[in-house]
Amino acid sequence: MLIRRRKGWEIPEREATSESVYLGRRTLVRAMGLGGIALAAPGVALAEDDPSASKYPVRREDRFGAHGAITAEKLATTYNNYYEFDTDKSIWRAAQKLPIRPWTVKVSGKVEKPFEIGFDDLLAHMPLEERVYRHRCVETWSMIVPWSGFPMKSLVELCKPVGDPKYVVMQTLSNPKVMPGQKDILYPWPYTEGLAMDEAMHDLTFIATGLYGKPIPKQNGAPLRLVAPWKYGFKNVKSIVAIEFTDKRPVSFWEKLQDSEYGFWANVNPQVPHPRWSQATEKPLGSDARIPTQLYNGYAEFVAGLYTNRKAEKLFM
Ligand SMILES: Nc1nc2c(c(=O)[nH]1)N[C@H]1C(S)=C(S)[C@@H](COP(=O)(O)O)O[C@H]1N2
Ligand SMILES: [Mo]
Repeated sequence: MLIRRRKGWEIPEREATSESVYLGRRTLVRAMGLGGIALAAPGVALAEDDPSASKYPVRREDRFGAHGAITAEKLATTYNNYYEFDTDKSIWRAAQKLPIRPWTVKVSGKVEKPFEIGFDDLLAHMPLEERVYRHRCVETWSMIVPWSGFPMKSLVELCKPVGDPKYVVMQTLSNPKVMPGQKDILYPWPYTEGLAMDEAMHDLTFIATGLYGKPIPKQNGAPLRLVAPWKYGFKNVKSIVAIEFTDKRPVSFWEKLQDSEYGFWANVNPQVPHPRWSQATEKPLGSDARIPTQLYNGYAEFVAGLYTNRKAEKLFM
């Protein structure tokens, strides 16, 4: 029997809302069944248990502009996309089971010497700062949040790439025991994303290790995740364990699932609709009104130059 299963990513946001209300209730019931551990997580993140907690808050860097009202912390940390846990938005409670220590990041490919580095060791080498960035999900919801972390460029320099690699590829942890979504073989796990090297070296490109002046919550991609704010949210791979430098352009998670809808470049453009819905407007989390979406999500003055010699590429989807 052939069952046509409708996947989460095939549901536009306006429809997904009712779906997530239903799924949210189901997830809650499941979490309650787990008893103590799941219910013991009272709030959003147990920041005081995190060995990096004393590093935050950090100095805010605001040269990339002001962006309007910051989204309520509660919303940004309880409405998430993290398909490794579930396809609905209510995974924050389930995500508390993700073990984030010890955490090792493996660096490979075109580098002086491949190596592994523990997360806290990495953090000690990086210049921490806070950046308030806009985030635009391809499903049309958006938010404005204060990330803490370091420029991607600092990480690339630590990795010492050699031979002029064209791309950097990043992958999320594989752990189907803790992340039940990874048991679904219809998805091309592990979640993989990549940037061209000049994108990775751009000032805006950030690795977030914190959020709202605290260590980043697990549901948002602890202990480290990518933030490239001029691109659709799915580029921002969470819980990174591997970084590879290569000349071969990676095929990212969503691109593998549906390359006609989710491309490699995925730059935000209100004039280029998704094949199944418009990208002209967005709905900020916590607001009922839609607002216009901006070219490169409002960062055109910083990043448009990256693409002047790439006009033949499908830059906006
Ligand atoms: N590993 C992994 N990374 C991921 C995702 C995911 O499902 N798995 N979802 C992406 C999508 S679609 C978005 S919009 C953002 C959401 O980040 P947030 O939950 O911190 O808001 O994470 C991105 N990174
Ligand atoms: Mo997204």
